[in-house]
Amino acid sequence: LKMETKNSLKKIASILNEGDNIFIFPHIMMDGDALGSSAALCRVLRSFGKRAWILIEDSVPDYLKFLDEDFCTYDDTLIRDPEICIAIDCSDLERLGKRGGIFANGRTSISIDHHATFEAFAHVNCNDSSFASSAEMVYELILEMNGPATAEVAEGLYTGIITDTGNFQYSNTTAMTLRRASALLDWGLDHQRLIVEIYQSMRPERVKLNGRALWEMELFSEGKGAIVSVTRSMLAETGAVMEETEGISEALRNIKGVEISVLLKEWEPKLTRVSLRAKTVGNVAHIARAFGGGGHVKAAGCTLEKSIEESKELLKAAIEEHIKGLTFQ
Ligand SMILES: [Mn+2]
Repeated sequence: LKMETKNSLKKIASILNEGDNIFIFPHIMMDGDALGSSAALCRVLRSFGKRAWILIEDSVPDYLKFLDEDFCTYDDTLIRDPEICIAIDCSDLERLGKRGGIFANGRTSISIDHHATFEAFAHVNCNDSSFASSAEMVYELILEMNGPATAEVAEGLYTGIITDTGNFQYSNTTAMTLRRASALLDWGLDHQRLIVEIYQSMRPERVKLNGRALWEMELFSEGKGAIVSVTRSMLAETGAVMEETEGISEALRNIKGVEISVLLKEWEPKLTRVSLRAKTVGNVAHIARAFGGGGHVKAAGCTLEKSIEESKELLKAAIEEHIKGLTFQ
Protein backbone atom coordinates (compact mmCIF):
# COMPACT_ATOMS: atom_id res chain seq x y z
CA LEU A 1 0.00 0.00 0.00
CA LYS A 2 1.55 3.24 -1.10
CA MET A 3 0.74 6.05 1.29
CA GLU A 4 -0.40 9.45 0.15
CA THR A 5 2.56 11.82 0.52
CA LYS A 6 1.06 15.01 -0.91
CA ASN A 7 -1.66 15.99 1.52
CA SER A 8 -2.23 19.73 1.55
CA LEU A 9 -1.01 22.11 4.22
CA LYS A 10 -4.59 23.37 4.32
CA LYS A 11 -5.72 19.96 5.47
CA ILE A 12 -2.97 19.87 8.11
CA ALA A 13 -3.97 23.36 9.27
CA SER A 14 -7.55 22.20 9.84
CA ILE A 15 -6.38 19.11 11.78
CA LEU A 16 -4.15 21.28 13.99
CA ASN A 17 -6.96 23.76 14.56
CA GLU A 18 -9.07 20.91 15.99
CA GLY A 19 -6.44 19.49 18.38
CA ASP A 20 -5.48 20.81 21.82
CA ASN A 21 -2.61 18.57 22.94
CA ILE A 22 0.20 18.43 20.45
CA PHE A 23 3.72 17.00 20.41
CA ILE A 24 6.13 18.31 17.77
CA PHE A 25 9.03 16.09 16.66
CA PRO A 26 12.11 17.58 14.97
CA HIS A 27 14.60 15.02 13.63
CA ILE A 28 17.45 13.60 15.69
CA MET A 29 20.60 15.73 15.60
CA MET A 30 18.34 18.69 14.94
CA ASP A 31 19.47 21.45 12.62
CA GLY A 32 18.29 25.02 12.16
CA ASP A 33 15.42 23.96 9.92
CA ALA A 34 14.09 21.20 12.16
CA LEU A 35 14.23 23.23 15.37
CA GLY A 36 13.42 26.62 13.84
CA SER A 37 10.26 25.27 12.16
CA SER A 38 9.27 23.38 15.31
CA ALA A 39 9.77 26.43 17.54
CA ALA A 40 7.72 28.65 15.23
CA LEU A 41 4.89 26.13 15.06
CA CYS A 42 4.97 25.52 18.83
CA ARG A 43 4.71 29.26 19.47
CA VAL A 44 1.76 29.61 17.10
CA LEU A 45 -0.08 26.63 18.62
CA ARG A 46 0.41 28.01 22.14
CA SER A 47 -0.79 31.44 21.01
CA PHE A 48 -4.09 29.68 20.21
CA GLY A 49 -4.25 28.39 23.79
CA LYS A 50 -3.21 24.83 22.91
CA ARG A 51 -0.80 22.67 24.87
CA ALA A 52 2.17 22.15 22.59
CA TRP A 53 5.68 20.87 23.27
CA ILE A 54 8.66 20.00 21.13
CA LEU A 55 9.67 16.49 22.18
CA ILE A 56 13.41 15.94 21.74
CA GLU A 57 15.85 13.20 22.68
CA ASP A 58 19.25 14.77 22.05
CA SER A 59 20.59 18.16 23.02
CA VAL A 60 19.85 21.49 21.36
CA PRO A 61 23.09 22.64 19.68
CA ASP A 62 24.59 25.81 21.16
CA TYR A 63 23.99 27.93 18.07
CA LEU A 64 20.25 27.18 18.22
CA LYS A 65 19.67 27.53 21.97
CA PHE A 66 18.24 31.03 21.54
CA LEU A 67 15.22 29.45 19.76
CA ASP A 68 14.18 27.31 22.70
CA GLU A 69 12.04 29.50 24.93
CA ASP A 70 10.74 26.63 27.05
CA PHE A 71 9.40 24.78 24.01
CA CYS A 72 11.67 21.71 24.13
CA THR A 73 11.25 18.82 26.52
CA TYR A 74 12.62 15.32 27.03
CA ASP A 75 9.55 14.39 29.09
CA ASP A 76 7.11 12.36 27.01
CA THR A 77 4.63 12.29 29.92
CA LEU A 78 3.94 16.03 29.65
CA ILE A 79 1.16 15.11 27.26
CA ARG A 80 -0.28 11.71 28.20
CA ASP A 81 -2.50 11.02 25.26
CA PRO A 82 -1.47 13.36 22.45
CA GLU A 83 -4.24 14.09 19.98
CA ILE A 84 -1.68 15.10 17.41
CA CYS A 85 1.96 14.16 16.86
CA ILE A 86 3.64 16.15 14.12
CA ALA A 87 7.07 15.36 12.70
CA ILE A 88 8.95 18.18 11.00
CA ASP A 89 11.84 17.85 8.56
CA CYS A 90 12.01 14.06 9.04
CA SER A 91 12.49 12.16 5.78
CA ASP A 92 11.67 8.79 7.37
CA LEU A 93 10.82 7.06 10.63
CA GLU A 94 14.48 6.52 11.56
CA ARG A 95 14.91 10.28 11.83
CA LEU A 96 12.60 10.16 14.86
CA GLY A 97 15.21 8.07 16.69
CA LYS A 98 13.85 6.48 19.86
CA ARG A 99 10.66 8.57 19.75
CA GLY A 100 9.04 6.52 16.99
CA GLY A 101 6.74 4.70 19.45
CA ILE A 102 5.54 7.91 21.09
CA PHE A 103 4.95 9.43 17.67
CA ALA A 104 2.81 6.46 16.67
CA ASN A 105 0.71 6.93 19.84
CA GLY A 106 -0.68 10.19 18.50
CA ARG A 107 -4.36 9.78 17.65
CA THR A 108 -3.48 11.61 14.45
CA SER A 109 0.10 11.70 13.23
CA ILE A 110 1.33 14.24 10.71
CA SER A 111 4.57 14.66 8.80
CA ILE A 112 5.77 17.83 7.08
CA ASP A 113 8.99 17.43 5.13
CA HIS A 114 10.87 18.65 2.07
CA HIS A 115 13.46 15.87 1.52
CA ALA A 116 13.62 14.23 -1.90
CA THR A 117 14.15 10.83 -0.24
CA PHE A 118 10.90 10.91 1.78
CA GLU A 119 9.23 7.69 2.97
CA ALA A 120 5.72 8.25 4.35
CA PHE A 121 5.31 7.20 7.99
CA ALA A 122 2.43 9.28 9.40
CA HIS A 123 -1.35 9.21 8.97
CA VAL A 124 -1.17 12.50 7.09
CA ASN A 125 1.98 13.23 5.12
CA CYS A 126 2.91 16.39 3.28
CA ASN A 127 6.20 16.07 1.44
CA ASP A 128 7.29 18.55 -1.21
CA SER A 129 10.90 18.80 -2.28
CA SER A 130 10.23 21.98 -4.26
CA PHE A 131 10.49 23.78 -0.91
CA ALA A 132 14.05 24.71 0.07
CA SER A 133 13.24 24.23 3.75
CA SER A 134 10.60 22.74 5.99
CA ALA A 135 10.42 26.22 7.51
CA GLU A 136 8.87 27.48 4.27
CA MET A 137 6.21 24.76 4.45
CA VAL A 138 5.51 25.70 8.07
CA TYR A 139 5.35 29.35 6.99
CA GLU A 140 2.59 28.43 4.51
CA LEU A 141 0.93 26.30 7.18
CA ILE A 142 0.91 29.20 9.64
CA LEU A 143 -0.70 31.43 7.00
CA GLU A 144 -3.39 28.75 6.51
CA MET A 145 -3.94 28.74 10.28
CA ASN A 146 -4.11 32.54 10.43
CA GLY A 147 -1.28 32.38 12.97
CA PRO A 148 0.24 35.56 14.41
CA ALA A 149 2.72 37.28 12.07
CA THR A 150 5.15 38.29 14.82
CA ALA A 151 8.91 38.79 14.98
CA GLU A 152 9.16 35.84 17.40
CA VAL A 153 7.44 33.41 15.02
CA ALA A 154 9.49 34.79 12.13
CA GLU A 155 12.73 34.08 14.01
CA GLY A 156 12.34 30.30 13.91
CA LEU A 157 11.16 30.25 10.31
CA TYR A 158 13.93 32.52 9.10
CA THR A 159 16.51 30.38 10.90
CA GLY A 160 15.22 27.35 9.00
CA ILE A 161 15.33 29.16 5.67
CA ILE A 162 18.83 30.58 5.98
CA THR A 163 20.42 27.44 7.39
CA ASP A 164 18.88 25.15 4.75
CA THR A 165 19.76 27.44 1.84
CA GLY A 166 23.27 28.34 3.05
CA ASN A 167 22.13 31.95 3.31
CA PHE A 168 20.45 31.77 -0.10
CA GLN A 169 23.58 30.37 -1.79
CA TYR A 170 22.31 26.86 -2.58
CA SER A 171 20.46 25.95 -5.74
CA ASN A 172 17.34 25.08 -3.73
CA THR A 173 16.77 28.83 -3.24
CA THR A 174 13.71 29.91 -5.26
CA ALA A 175 11.91 33.15 -5.90
CA MET A 176 9.33 31.93 -3.38
CA THR A 177 12.07 31.36 -0.79
CA LEU A 178 13.08 34.98 -1.11
CA ARG A 179 9.47 36.19 -1.01
CA ARG A 180 8.83 34.25 2.18
CA ALA A 181 12.07 35.51 3.73
CA SER A 182 11.10 39.02 2.74
CA ALA A 183 7.68 38.61 4.37
CA LEU A 184 9.38 37.43 7.57
CA LEU A 185 11.44 40.62 7.67
CA ASP A 186 8.16 42.52 7.37
CA TRP A 187 6.98 40.66 10.48
CA GLY A 188 9.62 42.62 12.38
CA LEU A 189 12.39 40.04 12.50
CA ASP A 190 15.78 41.22 13.80
CA HIS A 191 17.96 39.91 10.98
CA GLN A 192 21.26 41.13 12.39
CA ARG A 193 20.68 39.54 15.79
CA LEU A 194 19.86 36.21 14.16
CA ILE A 195 23.03 36.22 12.06
CA VAL A 196 25.12 36.92 15.14
CA GLU A 197 23.36 34.14 17.10
CA ILE A 198 23.68 31.52 14.38
CA TYR A 199 26.98 32.29 12.64
CA GLN A 200 29.00 34.69 14.72
CA SER A 201 28.92 33.15 18.16
CA MET A 202 31.34 30.26 17.64
CA ARG A 203 33.61 28.90 20.31
CA PRO A 204 37.30 29.40 19.48
CA GLU A 205 37.74 25.62 19.85
CA ARG A 206 35.41 25.12 16.92
CA VAL A 207 37.36 27.46 14.66
CA LYS A 208 40.54 25.65 15.66
CA LEU A 209 39.01 22.27 14.83
CA ASN A 210 37.98 23.59 11.41
CA GLY A 211 41.55 24.61 10.70
CA ARG A 212 43.02 21.41 12.11
CA ALA A 213 40.74 19.19 10.02
CA LEU A 214 40.96 21.20 6.80
CA TRP A 215 44.76 21.20 6.99
CA GLU A 216 44.62 17.47 6.21
CA MET A 217 42.06 17.57 3.41
CA GLU A 218 42.65 15.37 0.41
CA LEU A 219 41.68 15.99 -3.18
CA PHE A 220 40.89 13.07 -5.51
CA SER A 221 39.19 12.39 -8.86
CA GLU A 222 41.38 15.02 -10.55
CA GLY A 223 40.41 17.63 -8.01
CA LYS A 224 36.66 17.09 -8.35
CA GLY A 225 36.40 15.24 -5.06
CA ALA A 226 37.53 16.54 -1.68
CA ILE A 227 37.53 14.63 1.61
CA VAL A 228 38.35 15.45 5.19
CA SER A 229 38.23 13.42 8.40
CA VAL A 230 37.53 14.56 11.93
CA THR A 231 38.94 12.05 14.40
CA ARG A 232 38.42 11.76 18.15
CA SER A 233 42.05 12.77 18.62
CA MET A 234 41.48 16.05 16.73
CA LEU A 235 38.68 16.82 19.20
CA ALA A 236 41.01 16.14 22.12
CA GLU A 237 43.71 18.32 20.56
CA THR A 238 41.45 21.32 19.95
CA GLY A 239 38.92 20.95 22.77
CA ALA A 240 36.03 20.97 20.29
CA VAL A 241 33.07 18.55 20.16
CA MET A 242 31.84 16.54 17.17
CA GLU A 243 28.78 18.79 16.74
CA GLU A 244 31.18 21.61 15.95
CA THR A 245 32.09 20.08 12.57
CA GLU A 246 29.06 21.80 11.01
CA GLY A 247 30.21 23.79 7.99
CA ILE A 248 33.39 21.87 7.24
CA SER A 249 31.97 20.03 4.21
CA GLU A 250 30.70 23.36 2.84
CA ALA A 251 34.18 24.86 3.26
CA LEU A 252 35.64 22.00 1.19
CA ARG A 253 33.07 22.49 -1.53
CA ASN A 254 34.17 26.12 -1.82
CA ILE A 255 37.39 24.99 -3.49
CA LYS A 256 37.51 25.77 -7.20
CA GLY A 257 36.87 22.67 -9.29
CA VAL A 258 35.55 20.55 -6.41
CA GLU A 259 32.20 19.01 -7.30
CA ILE A 260 31.67 16.70 -4.33
CA SER A 261 32.96 17.16 -0.81
CA VAL A 262 32.88 14.70 2.06
CA LEU A 263 33.28 15.07 5.79
CA LEU A 264 33.92 11.91 7.80
CA LYS A 265 33.25 12.02 11.53
CA GLU A 266 34.73 9.33 13.77
CA TRP A 267 31.68 8.97 16.01
CA GLU A 268 32.94 5.73 17.55
CA PRO A 269 35.86 3.47 16.55
CA LYS A 270 33.49 1.48 14.29
CA LEU A 271 30.88 4.15 13.56
CA THR A 272 31.51 6.87 11.01
CA ARG A 273 29.03 9.59 10.16
CA VAL A 274 29.34 11.10 6.70
CA SER A 275 28.23 14.50 5.34
CA LEU A 276 28.21 14.88 1.58
CA ARG A 277 27.88 18.04 -0.48
CA ALA A 278 27.62 18.56 -4.26
CA LYS A 279 28.22 21.79 -6.13
CA THR A 280 26.60 21.67 -9.59
CA VAL A 281 25.61 18.45 -11.36
CA GLY A 282 26.49 15.89 -8.68
CA ASN A 283 23.77 14.05 -6.74
CA VAL A 284 24.90 13.17 -3.22
CA ALA A 285 21.45 11.89 -2.18
CA HIS A 286 22.12 9.09 -4.65
CA ILE A 287 25.52 8.31 -3.10
CA ALA A 288 24.16 8.49 0.46
CA ARG A 289 21.31 6.15 -0.40
CA ALA A 290 23.80 3.51 -1.56
CA PHE A 291 25.10 3.48 2.03
CA GLY A 292 21.66 3.43 3.64
CA GLY A 293 21.44 7.21 4.14
CA GLY A 294 19.57 9.97 2.37
CA GLY A 295 18.95 13.67 2.09
CA HIS A 296 18.93 16.24 -0.67
CA VAL A 297 20.55 16.22 -4.12
CA LYS A 298 23.24 18.66 -2.97
CA ALA A 299 23.41 17.88 0.75
CA ALA A 300 23.06 14.38 2.12
CA GLY A 301 24.44 12.05 4.75
CA CYS A 302 24.87 8.46 5.83
CA THR A 303 26.31 6.39 8.67
CA LEU A 304 28.72 3.48 8.21
CA GLU A 305 29.41 0.87 10.84
CA LYS A 306 33.05 0.91 9.86
CA SER A 307 36.26 2.61 10.92
CA ILE A 308 36.97 6.06 9.58
CA GLU A 309 39.77 4.69 7.35
CA GLU A 310 37.56 1.97 5.85
CA SER A 311 34.72 4.45 5.36
CA LYS A 312 37.08 6.83 3.60
CA GLU A 313 38.10 4.23 1.02
CA LEU A 314 34.49 3.17 0.40
CA LEU A 315 33.27 6.75 0.00
CA LYS A 316 36.15 7.78 -2.24
CA ALA A 317 35.48 4.80 -4.53
CA ALA A 318 31.74 5.54 -4.71
CA ILE A 319 32.31 9.22 -5.41
CA GLU A 320 34.99 8.53 -8.00
CA GLU A 321 32.46 6.29 -9.79
CA HIS A 322 29.72 8.92 -9.51
CA ILE A 323 31.95 11.70 -10.83
CA LYS A 324 32.91 9.56 -13.84
CA GLY A 325 29.24 9.41 -14.81
CA LEU A 326 28.72 13.17 -14.65
CA THR A 327 28.69 15.54 -17.58
CA PHE A 328 30.10 18.94 -16.72
CA GLN A 329 29.13 22.03 -18.70
MN1 LIG B 1 15.37 20.87 6.16
